[in-house]
Amino acid sequence: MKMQQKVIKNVDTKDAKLVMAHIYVAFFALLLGGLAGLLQVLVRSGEFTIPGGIKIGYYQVLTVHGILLGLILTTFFILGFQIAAVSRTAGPLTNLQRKLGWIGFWTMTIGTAMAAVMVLLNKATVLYTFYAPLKAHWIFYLGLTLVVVGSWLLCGTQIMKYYQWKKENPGQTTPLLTFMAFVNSILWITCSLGVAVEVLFQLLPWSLGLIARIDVLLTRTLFWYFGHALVYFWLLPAYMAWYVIVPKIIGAKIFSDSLARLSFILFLLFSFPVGLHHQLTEPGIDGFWKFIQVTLTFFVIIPSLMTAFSLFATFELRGRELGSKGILGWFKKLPWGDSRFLLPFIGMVAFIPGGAGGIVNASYQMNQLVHNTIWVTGHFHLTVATAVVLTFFGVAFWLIPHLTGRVLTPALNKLGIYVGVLWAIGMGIMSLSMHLAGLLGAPRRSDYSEYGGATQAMDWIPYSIAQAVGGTILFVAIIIITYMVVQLAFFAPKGHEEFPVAEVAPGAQKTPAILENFKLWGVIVVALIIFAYTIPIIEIVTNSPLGSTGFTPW
Ligand code: HAS
Repeated sequence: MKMQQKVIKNVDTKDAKLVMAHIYVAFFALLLGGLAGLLQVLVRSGEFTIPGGIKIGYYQVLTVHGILLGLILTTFFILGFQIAAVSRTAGPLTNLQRKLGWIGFWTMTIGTAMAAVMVLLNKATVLYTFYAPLKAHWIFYLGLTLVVVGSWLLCGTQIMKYYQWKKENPGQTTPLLTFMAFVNSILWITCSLGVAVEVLFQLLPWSLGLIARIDVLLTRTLFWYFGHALVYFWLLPAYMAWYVIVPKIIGAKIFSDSLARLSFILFLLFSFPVGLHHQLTEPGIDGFWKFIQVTLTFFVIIPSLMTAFSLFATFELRGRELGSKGILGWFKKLPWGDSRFLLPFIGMVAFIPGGAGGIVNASYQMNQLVHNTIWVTGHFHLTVATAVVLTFFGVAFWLIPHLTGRVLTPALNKLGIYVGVLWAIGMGIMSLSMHLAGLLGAPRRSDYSEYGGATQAMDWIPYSIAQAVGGTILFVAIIIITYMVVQLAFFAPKGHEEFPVAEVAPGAQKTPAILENFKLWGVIVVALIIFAYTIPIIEIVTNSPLGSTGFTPW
């Protein structure tokens, strides 16, 4: 007889503490990183200089901004959210799993502090991609290593829970959220191996003076093997919310459990063999392999198109259930006053131009036009800084009170709506002007400059001013959400806030077992990585000129 699947409604209280620890770090990073972002857009507009007494340069601020928001906010929020999702759907962590989780959390936090101190001391102004030959202090690289090691322990916790559940429920399909957290954990471990090799065998010994020169192209290639999968590590938790949580909030069912799992598997297969699309303009890599990886990039677009299809289907089915008519009648039936829904929805809408911009980037010829321009910055502010981050905010609105035993009051919900609207306006202005300035040739990652009065550079200035306006609006939204997080964590009325998890539509077909056959998927993942990277890496290593000594131009 099949064992009855236990229905668990809450995150275990001990697990809740572990999750909240991650949330505090994530939102602290948001506040500081957001402040750095504000300074940056103001300085870049040419209308503002950082007050003389404060000894902090543009690139140092940019490093703080990129690391805190791109690496720390995301990693801490994602791992916390996934632990909550696993605990809610597969049951409380065992003592061993929880202990591993805490060790992971503290390892990441200590690593973050080490890297942050070095950046603040101006010993690691290397931006969030820490490209060689810019050379940071070794403590910075060691700090980043600890962040990665800690994250592996937290992923290990989720992987252990997944297998424990499977063992206790033989023959049954795993809970969807647990499956998704498991896939994202595997994705993260597989991609971060690339950056681990880069740091441990190149950057760290080089900054310690153990090796004098470094192969710049090799480090960049290892970084981008990691870096593009990293963007899907950010995206998949947002997809977890879009597939499983948003339907429950709007009163719908999951459109298709199998389709959701298949899209996650496709991300697992195609996230890695595509990193060269970040290096299309770099010499030293054969055009043939760039072409292969560009082609594979077009495969990784498919699961996002599947997700879009599934979301439209969910919204339309729910709309029809509520009596909507016509092709777009469902639109009026959605719960616009619910911030838990509105923010992820704005994120979805932003992902349409964000994803389209990604397709432009990935198109070999068009990449020549936009690469290293501020267009790319516009692209990732729509994808990670809107689609992903707004979804995380929407999740935080119910997750934090769920974990702290409080409720999202109507007043706080209203503030949440303001955050969503301000974000949409601020990011709309900032990102659009970034895209437009990029098309006019404005470079990314550059301090304010009039480039000796060149007419082309004069054309960029109005867009930089617009970016400052958008960035200021975004900072106001960050202040409001910080206030909300403090309220939801410590002061909101006590009560029960639901952790929404939608059910699969009744009558849906059983999910095919092959979707959980990770031996098969593992073999395909490894084969694709070997195929896409072996020859390029051999060529880079054998054809490289003498490596570079380090530069610290700040
Ligand atoms: Fe990207 C650069 C290509 C997605 C992030 N990307 C970056 C960088 C970042 C980043 C951070 O090929 C800069 C890195 C650096 O510092 O140098 N990107 C792509 C492609 C996709 C893509 C093909 N990127 C993302 C996501 C990110 C992200 C996701 C973060 C989360 N990207 C590139 C390339 C570069 C690049 C090149 C290098 C550029 C260069 O030269 O340096 C695809 O995965 C996108 C597919 C997405 C879609 C959209 C599906 C839409 C959905 C929403 C449905 C909406 C609904 C609501 C239902 C096809 C799912 C409807 C309601 C209504 C009312 C309409």
